[in-house]
Amino acid sequence: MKKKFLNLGKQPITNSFLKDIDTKTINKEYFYNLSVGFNNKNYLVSLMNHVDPKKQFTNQYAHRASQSKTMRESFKKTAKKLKERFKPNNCLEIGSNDGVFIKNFKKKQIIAVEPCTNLAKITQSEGYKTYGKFWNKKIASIIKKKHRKFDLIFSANTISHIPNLDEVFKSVSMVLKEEGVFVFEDPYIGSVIQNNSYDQFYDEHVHLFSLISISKIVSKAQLKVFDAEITKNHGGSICFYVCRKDSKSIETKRLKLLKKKEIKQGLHKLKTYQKFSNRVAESRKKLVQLLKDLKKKNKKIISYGATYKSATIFNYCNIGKELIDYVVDTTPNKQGKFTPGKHIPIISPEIGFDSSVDYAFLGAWNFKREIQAKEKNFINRGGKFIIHVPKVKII
Ligand code: DWN
Repeated sequence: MKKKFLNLGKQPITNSFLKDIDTKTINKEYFYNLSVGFNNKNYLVSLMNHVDPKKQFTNQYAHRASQSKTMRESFKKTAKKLKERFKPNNCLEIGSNDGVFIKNFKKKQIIAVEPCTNLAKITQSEGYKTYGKFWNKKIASIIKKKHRKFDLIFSANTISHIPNLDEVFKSVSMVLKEEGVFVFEDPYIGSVIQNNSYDQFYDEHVHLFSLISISKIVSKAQLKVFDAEITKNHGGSICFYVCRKDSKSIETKRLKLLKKKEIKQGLHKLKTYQKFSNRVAESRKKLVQLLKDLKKKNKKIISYGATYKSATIFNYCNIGKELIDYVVDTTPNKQGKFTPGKHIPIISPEIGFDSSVDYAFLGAWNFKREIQAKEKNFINRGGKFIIHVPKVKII
């Protein structure tokens, strides 16, 4: 049974960056109630109600995974590691975004599935076979007929976005070779609890995984997790290594240790999530108070990174233009638009990150190091960043 433990209120679709904010556009904006629950049977944390994926993963999808140096380097490293460890002849990527991972493979060696057709077109135009489809049994069956089965299936920041996990894993099973490996990485619920990063909950993050939850869920598709590791990506992610139940792969030591750690952290208990929910409410109070105090002192505050995560923060905390003047972001197709729900203007850092800025809230806190290194001038002239994880503070 799924029990609700967190209510983040009325929220927009995080990918719906508005082109203008006239009354007609605002009246048409779609909102839903974002609340999160814990299933005490399979330990899965997921949204109580999910949004229709067709509303989310459109041909106007904004996020480009290649925008940050950190992620370009991370995917390059991952591709190298997987090639060395599993020596795959052929690979499939589920959710290839702008090709940040597949670009590390030869065109003949990898194919991809990506439902946002504007993104699929990018990799298609570069010569990578990309199906502009949602991952499900239908596309798995088409791919199986055309390309047979795969040594390596990879997916990053995608599986947690798909409501029907049973179908996800059954579809993977259809195209995975007998000794093939399915490697997937998504934000880690253990890190969310530890860092109080409640902004990892938004419409696209339908589930946040733990090892104990995924071990149970993949089992229904006759698969098993044989290895798992916690990575630094996106403020704390978990990478699962999955194979067929009857595969020769054996459980690694670090997998066993991680299972123990999760039990110690209480990821199998509703109480852990209820306590987290209290800390989230505290965090909201502190953040709003801090921004209001700075505003009273006539300080100019902007937000750095028009992240999907920050849509959760701004809408949950009711933070709008009265506190944040604008948001800066390097992504060209976010610039000139307005943030979902609170309608804060988004502009390029070249224009907006000038000497008039006193404080920058780190909407992209997961790239804190990259941004601090890039923005030395801002720091040297006394500019300060504000962060909300693990605690609200000025850094
Ligand atoms: O899973 C998802 C993750 C991986 O990406 C999604 N469903 C959608 C998206 O979520 P997000 O927007 O929270 O992701 P990021 O990667 O934290 O977004 C960072 C944003 O900040 C990008 O729009 C690029 C921008 N940025 C910037 O303007 N200057 C980033 C860096 C590092 C910079 O220096």
